[in-house]
Amino acid sequence: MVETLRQDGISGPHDFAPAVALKDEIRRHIWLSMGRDPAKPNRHACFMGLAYSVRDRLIDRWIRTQRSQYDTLSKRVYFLSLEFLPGRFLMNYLISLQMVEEARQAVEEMGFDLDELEEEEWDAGLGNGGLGRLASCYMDSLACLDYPAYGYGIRYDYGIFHQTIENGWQREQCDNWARKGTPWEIRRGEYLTPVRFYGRTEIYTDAAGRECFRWVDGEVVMAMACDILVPGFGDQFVTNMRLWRAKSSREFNLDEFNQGDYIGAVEAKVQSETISSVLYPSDEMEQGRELRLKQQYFFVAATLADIVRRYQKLNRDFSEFSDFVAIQLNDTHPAIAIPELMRLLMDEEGLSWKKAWSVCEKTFAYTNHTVLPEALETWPVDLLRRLLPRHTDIIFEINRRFLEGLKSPRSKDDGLAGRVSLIAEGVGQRVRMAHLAIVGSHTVNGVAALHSRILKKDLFRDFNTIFPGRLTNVTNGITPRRWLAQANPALSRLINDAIGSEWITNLEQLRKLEPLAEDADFRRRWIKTKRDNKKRLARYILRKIGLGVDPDTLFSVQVKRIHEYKRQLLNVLHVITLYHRIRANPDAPVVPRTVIFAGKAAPAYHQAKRIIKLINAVAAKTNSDPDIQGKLRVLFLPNYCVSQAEKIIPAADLSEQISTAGMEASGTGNMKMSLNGALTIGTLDGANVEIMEEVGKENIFIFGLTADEVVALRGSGYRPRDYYDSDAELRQVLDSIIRGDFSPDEPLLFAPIVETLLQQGDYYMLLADYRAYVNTQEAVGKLFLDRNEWAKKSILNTARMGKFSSDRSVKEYADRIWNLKPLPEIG
Ligand code: B1H
Ligand code: IMP
Repeated sequence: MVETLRQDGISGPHDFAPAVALKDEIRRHIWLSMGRDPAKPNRHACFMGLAYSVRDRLIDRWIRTQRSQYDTLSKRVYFLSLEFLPGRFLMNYLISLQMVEEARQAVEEMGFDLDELEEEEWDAGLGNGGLGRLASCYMDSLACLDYPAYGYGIRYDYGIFHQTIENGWQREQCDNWARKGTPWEIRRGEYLTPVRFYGRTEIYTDAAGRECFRWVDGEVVMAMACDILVPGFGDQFVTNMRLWRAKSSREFNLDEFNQGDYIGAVEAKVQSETISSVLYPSDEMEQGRELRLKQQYFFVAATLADIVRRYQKLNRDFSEFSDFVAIQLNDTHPAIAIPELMRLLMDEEGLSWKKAWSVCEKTFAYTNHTVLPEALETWPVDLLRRLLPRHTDIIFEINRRFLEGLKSPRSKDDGLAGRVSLIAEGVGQRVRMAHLAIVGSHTVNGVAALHSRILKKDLFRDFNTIFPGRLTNVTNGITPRRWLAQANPALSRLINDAIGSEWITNLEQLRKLEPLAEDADFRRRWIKTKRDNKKRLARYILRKIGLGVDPDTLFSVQVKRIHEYKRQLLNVLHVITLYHRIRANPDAPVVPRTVIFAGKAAPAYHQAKRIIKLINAVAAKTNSDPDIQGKLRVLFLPNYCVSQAEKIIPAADLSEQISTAGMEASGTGNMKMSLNGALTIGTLDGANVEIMEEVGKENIFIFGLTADEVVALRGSGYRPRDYYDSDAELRQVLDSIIRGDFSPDEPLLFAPIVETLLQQGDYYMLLADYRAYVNTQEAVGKLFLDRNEWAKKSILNTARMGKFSSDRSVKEYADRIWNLKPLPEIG
């Protein structure tokens, strides 16, 4: 099979090069793949024709990568994530294949503009935010670094909802992202894996007279593989992201159809296919729904079956499993993989508990992404037992042995077992998925230095004692391919002219920009590039929401999920402060600002949705006030997504990273903006701490309580009222909201927001940080007036972002956690 592939002449990428012009290939695909008249294609047809032509090149490389993985018997890493957020593919692929200009010219000859064709593509939004985008950045780096890796997830029919703003409120619309068909996925309709739910555990005696367990009855859903290709940069390496779709098993079970209840059978078929229909849109909030647990098990079971199948091709004993397989759990969402692997090894492969457990412990590693209590998954034992009876037994047995191992005559800590147990006792028992993941993994990591310290000291303190060395840190990173080369072509060109293009695969190279911060001519070009990006964003804003903004104002940007701990509200309090200052003193000089917000709120997160409404209300009032004209503009861009981020981030002057210290595990938007030359105003939270270490204290605006101070203040009795009483300007801001200044038709509309601050204890400590924030914003304004000083710091920010390449993160995982080596070059 492999030999025929090698002989039949489809092996080299050069086969596509210039013999057949790209334009003719595109025409051919319009004609033969799409069944349209190539003589007069519309924009979508041209996009699809180009997409298929690109895909041809990737498939060729991909098959050769797969071959080389099988040929070299290499260890592989499997990255399991319920979310991936790749965004659009076209430009990313063109850049990887280094054929942007060729494509631009080909479509131009057909009468189209490549940048417009790009807009034809819907984002693949199969994730909520940072966690999903991180998974996609890691896939990109894994491919660029030639690691043998697979991403595994769910191929949702509906990705993260499409957000519109109506009368200032968020409305959700379903995101049927692939309804026109997506050229990028390869459906493997012939390749189906059965996944069981419900049923019961049966005990039986095997031929050797041993007592064994097996899982029987219940219902079976089929998992169909859909592959999406992930190319490295400028070489032959292409890896795979395998996403599962649910397909009814009933189609394959004609009996049920033949028993007479045709409609009932079809209904049941549709029902079982809902498993992969929709992404849960609540970022860092418990959903606790049966369907969510089904999604988790569905994709985990199909994935592990695939991994085991592939391992079996090696003809090796299962005791060597972890020499060839590393499995990374992206948060606890796929943690049910641990009891599933136990079940496969014991019930299907006949390993003893001890042997199976030893394999598990050497195979799994778990990344924690949050310390927010409401985001820590627990599942009711009752639900789990009904859906996954055998796994529930296994989890209880893991727990029994784990707790048993803790008992020592010297231990005086009576509370320990209760604190670390996998089972939380309460009104009903619940399984703590984080504890399961920690106990079943050899390594657990946080995603920024501060976050990992908090895990060790606080959230997982007991585990850090029980398993010394198991907890570690791998600071997040972002891919420079998408977040600089692709999103910011103008800046990339400027950088390439100055220091060459090696930074694309070695971001530390950006250090060579440092001396240029002192070069007046370079600064001029740097400033012009930023201004051009701001003009581009201004056009986009005008098109999207009909608001004109001035590219010479300071663009302050806060784009991320709307969450109370991220404190968009603190930003709003500052905006209102500016508004009051301008109104009180219309002739005083100000630094004109454009304050940009974007982000989605979980549909059931009412407080977050009210904050969106408040932003829009404040925007409406300021933007229509003649006294404010030219001094302050506020806006909320609807439907934040990867492709929108690519437009906003290159245009940011100021990056707002103002979460309550200790609450943002890492943040990655902070890295993206700094890489694109924005200065940061932020708290000492998440990766901001390390960004400060890299760029230098003098090139970042840090304010507010530290994580330790937050804990101390909470412990000693935080009283937000005191800040209200003692700060007249803050009082004026809150009073104006309570009075209904921004909601004259409904004065009490925003009262619940102020109530959380003044009556409900201000959990996220906005009032404690308000004064420091406002004063630091003043310093920001002052610096912005000195364009040269600002530009110097902007250049130094970009120059010093090398650490935050996801290439660095992925290398750390490979070296320190997966014990994984890159594949040799593909011939
Ligand atoms: C992050 C999540 C998350 N942390 C539950 N946790 C979800 C939790 O659908 N769910 O149930 C979805 C997402 N997301 C983010 O991960 C952190 O808040 C960021 O600080 C971090 O940068 C990012 C990547 O590590
Ligand atoms: P998988 O790794 O089994 O999912 O297969 C992915 C692709 O790798 C297949 O579509 C084949 O092209 C290729 N492949 C699968 N098994 C082998 C093998 O044993 N040798 C070489 N290539 C293989």
